[in-house]
Amino acid sequence: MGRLFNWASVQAAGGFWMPEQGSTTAVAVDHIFSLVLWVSVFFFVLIVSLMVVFVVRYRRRPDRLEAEPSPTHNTPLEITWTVIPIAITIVIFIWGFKVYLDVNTPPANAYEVMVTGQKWKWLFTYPNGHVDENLHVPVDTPIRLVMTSEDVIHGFYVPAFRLKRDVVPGRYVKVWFSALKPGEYQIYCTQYCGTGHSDMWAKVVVHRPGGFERWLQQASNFMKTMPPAKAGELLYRTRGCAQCHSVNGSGGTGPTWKGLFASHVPIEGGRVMVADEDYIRTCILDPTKNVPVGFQPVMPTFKGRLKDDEITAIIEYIKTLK
Ligand code: HEC
Ligand SMILES: [Cu+2]
Repeated sequence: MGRLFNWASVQAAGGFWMPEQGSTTAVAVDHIFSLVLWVSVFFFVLIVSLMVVFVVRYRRRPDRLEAEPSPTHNTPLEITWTVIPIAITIVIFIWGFKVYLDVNTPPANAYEVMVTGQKWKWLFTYPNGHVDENLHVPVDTPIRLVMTSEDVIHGFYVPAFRLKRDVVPGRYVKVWFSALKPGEYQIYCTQYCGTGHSDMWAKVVVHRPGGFERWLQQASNFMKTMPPAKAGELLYRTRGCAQCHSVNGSGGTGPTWKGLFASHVPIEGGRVMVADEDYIRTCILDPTKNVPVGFQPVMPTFKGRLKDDEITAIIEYIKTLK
């Protein structure tokens, strides 16, 4: 906790009313929000003040016990207080609908990033296949997000972009934005999706012109630039292993990886195997071949989804989990 949250930066960024305006949508949404807010404030003050004045002025007094006859209606007044509110609501509707359509219609040249929500993290897949734990984008560029969930309903929310959308398993939700200036912005999950819900944080990192391409190239190259065990740890987090395997000894759908390497694993059917490199490799490529006692054979195969050097990196990472 506290790793992404910095109170000073929150204060500096947005001030009291609203988070910082980080996207073109934020500006449009805030304008219409202000209109609705100030129209409401105006009518609240008008109606409550008139009410107070009338209550005081026409209160019951000793010399005024009976109600005096009052006019039954006043046509010009009634037309006025009908037409003006209708005009205001029509303006709010047309303006709001325009902003709504705009948020839902990505420009044709938008850069596309796939977003996957899962218990309990966000993963972002770039057109070249790179998977990252944060959403990196270039500044001033329309970005189209195609979002889905692997398990339950999650809510993708970037307050600074005024962007919030539920992410539902089995379907794709599309939304777009264009970031206004370089910086980092917080992503939350807004659906209570289980124990790790409040940890489901990520960042939008908005890069300067040219910086995004450089970042993507370097990040996609992590197998070459990182030590194997570090690369293995990244693969563990970005390829879904973390959903079923813990690295701290706690239970899960699959066996924990803590202390796995070189241990003796009892296999369904009475055999005992030593968890060496070959054993782990086989488990990843052909998970149903050796099923450890006490587990269901539910692990999907990663044949064709992990390359040889990636499997080696994962094995190196498992070796460090003593
Ligand atoms: C849907 C849950 C799930 C996911 C995702 C998953 N596993 Fe597994 N894994 C299991 C289960 C269950 C077992 C035990 C039964 C079996 O082998 O099928 C297992 C067994 C293993 C074993 C043998 C462990 C032992 O103690 O003997 C290894 C190694 C392994 N998985 C690696 C991986 C790697 C690497 C990934 C990610 C690339 C991964 N798993 C993703 C569920 C999963
Ligand atoms: Cu969630």
